[in-house]
Amino acid sequence: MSKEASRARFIGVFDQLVEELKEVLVGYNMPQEAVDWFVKNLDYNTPGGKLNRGLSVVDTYCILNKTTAVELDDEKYAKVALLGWAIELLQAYFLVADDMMDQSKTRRGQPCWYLAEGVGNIAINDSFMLEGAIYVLLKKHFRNDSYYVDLLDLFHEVTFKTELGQLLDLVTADEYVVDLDKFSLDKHSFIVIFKTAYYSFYLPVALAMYMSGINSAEDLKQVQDILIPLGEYFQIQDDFLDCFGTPEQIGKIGTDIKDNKCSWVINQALSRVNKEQRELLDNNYGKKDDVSEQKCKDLFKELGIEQVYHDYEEAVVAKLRSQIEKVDESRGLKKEVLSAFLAKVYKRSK
Ligand code: GPP
Ligand code: MG
Ligand code: MG
Ligand code: MG
Repeated sequence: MSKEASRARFIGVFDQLVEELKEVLVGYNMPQEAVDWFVKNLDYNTPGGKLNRGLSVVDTYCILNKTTAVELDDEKYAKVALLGWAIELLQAYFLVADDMMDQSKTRRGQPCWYLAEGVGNIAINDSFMLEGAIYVLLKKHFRNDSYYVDLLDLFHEVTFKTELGQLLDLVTADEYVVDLDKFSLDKHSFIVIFKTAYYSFYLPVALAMYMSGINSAEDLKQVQDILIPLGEYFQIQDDFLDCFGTPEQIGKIGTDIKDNKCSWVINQALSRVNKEQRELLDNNYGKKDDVSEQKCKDLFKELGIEQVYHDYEEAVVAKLRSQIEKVDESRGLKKEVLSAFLAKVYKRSK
């Protein structure tokens, strides 16, 4: 099946899920305008991205069960894909809220939801509802499965970890007081592992593993030990692209410099500056204007941060490849699950 066709099949399941969620509201006699609002919230915020996380659940499930998506009948496919959409809903929930916290302007090439016509602070409730939708769907489709509680636990634990990462991301980036001494690569590592790696990398694989019955503590730990560093690398790419990518490429306008974020880029710069350059950063990083932002970007270029990034990327990928080589496949886990993830991330530009 072509890439487009498998994406189309996956999106077909989303349309079905929207109908089911709509039925729940209709069942509560929810007035039509609110039903329409919820559907618009789901459509605007859930399917517009790369769908990497969601599709990975299906891919991982297929690899673990030595099958292909084409061979799964519609019912089985829809059940696996539902777990994929549950991650996409979780991601939608995070992004709607994150864009408000980061005061971002665009996402996936369109205005952030809170900036869309007539939305504003209703986006706060909308983000909660995107999360709530996950549990409505899990209950409907999985509550009679032996691993239902495991799924709930996993979603709750990963959500909480993501919120911890977001908390450190936010408190390290004071809106008004810029103190670059607060940053460090250790703090950065905690932030990105918690705010991104667990939900983006560990969660899709763990879900597919639970559904496949390959979920011993050893197996879960083995994938976690590779997927967490992989997720860290992914978020370092996100930090890099925030500064060095174009909005056309990444579908969003970078905000990390103006937001005073403890990003990988500023941490790398801080370890390479001389006295004057440090002063320039003290005076311009975290300022809300374009001129200050540009001064920081120019300095990052001068410091060769792009080359530092490319070197980092080659080193981390080599390390991950050798770690994947050592994976123990004796209990049904497959190296291919992990190398497929790495291939999706390596040298991405959006
Ligand atoms: C991405 O950080 C982190 C998240 C999307 C997690 C948000 C967590 C919440 C609990 C709301 P980012 O701000 O660098 O992402 P982007 O660059 O896409 O805005
Ligand atoms: Mg953020
Ligand atoms: Mg953000
Ligand atoms: Mg970012």
